[in-house]
Amino acid sequence: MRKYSVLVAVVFLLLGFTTTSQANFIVNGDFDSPLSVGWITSGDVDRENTLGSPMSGYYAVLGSDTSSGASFLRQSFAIPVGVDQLAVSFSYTFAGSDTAPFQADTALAALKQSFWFFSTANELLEASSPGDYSSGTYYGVVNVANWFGIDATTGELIFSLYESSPWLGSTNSLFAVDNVSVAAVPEPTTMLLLGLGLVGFAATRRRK
Ligand SMILES: [Ca+2]
Ligand SMILES: [Ca+2]
Repeated sequence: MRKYSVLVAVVFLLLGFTTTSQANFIVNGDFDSPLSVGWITSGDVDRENTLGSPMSGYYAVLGSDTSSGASFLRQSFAIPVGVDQLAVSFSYTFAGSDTAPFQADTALAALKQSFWFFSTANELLEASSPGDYSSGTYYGVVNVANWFGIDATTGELIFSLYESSPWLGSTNSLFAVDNVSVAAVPEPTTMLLLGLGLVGFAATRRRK
C-alpha cells in the first residue's frame, strides 16, 4: 500500500513539473481580450468570432477587409534560460476566393529567434491560394539552441498574409488564427534525473 502511495506521489510530482514547464509564453493567445493585449498588428487585422471550428470564440483574422497588400500579427516573448526547444501550436483557417490564374495570395507563420544581434527565422507554415486553402491545427517543435550551443533569448511569433494585385482575375483571401501557444519542451534528461531522484528518495525513506 505504502509503495503505491509513493509511486502515485512520484507520478503527480512529474505531472506537476510537466505542467509548470509548459506555461504559454504567448499572452492572449486565445484572443479573449482585444488584440492590443499582447499583440502588434499592421495592415488589416481584426478580432472576430463568426467562424466556427477550429476557431473557438474570438480569433484574429488577417485580410478579411482587404484584397491586396500585406498584413501582420506578431508577438515577442522572452525565452527562459535553459530552454532548448519550443513547442508551437495554433489553429488556423486560410480561405477565400481566387480567380487569378498566375498570382496567388500567401499565408505565412514563422518563429523568429534572436540572441544578441544574431537572429534566424524558422518557417512554420506557408500556404498559397487557392490550392492550400484549408483549416487545421499546426503543431511543431523549434530548436532554439544555436550559435555554437548558445540558446536564443528572444522569440517572435509572426503571422502574415500577402494578398496580390493580379493583372488577370482577382484574389481575396483571409488568414485566421486562434489558440496560439508557445511553450518550453520539457528536457528528457531533466525529467529522467528528477524521476530517478524521486525514486531514490522514496527508496531511502522505505529503508528507514
Ligand atoms: Ca479564441
Ligand atoms: Ca482579403
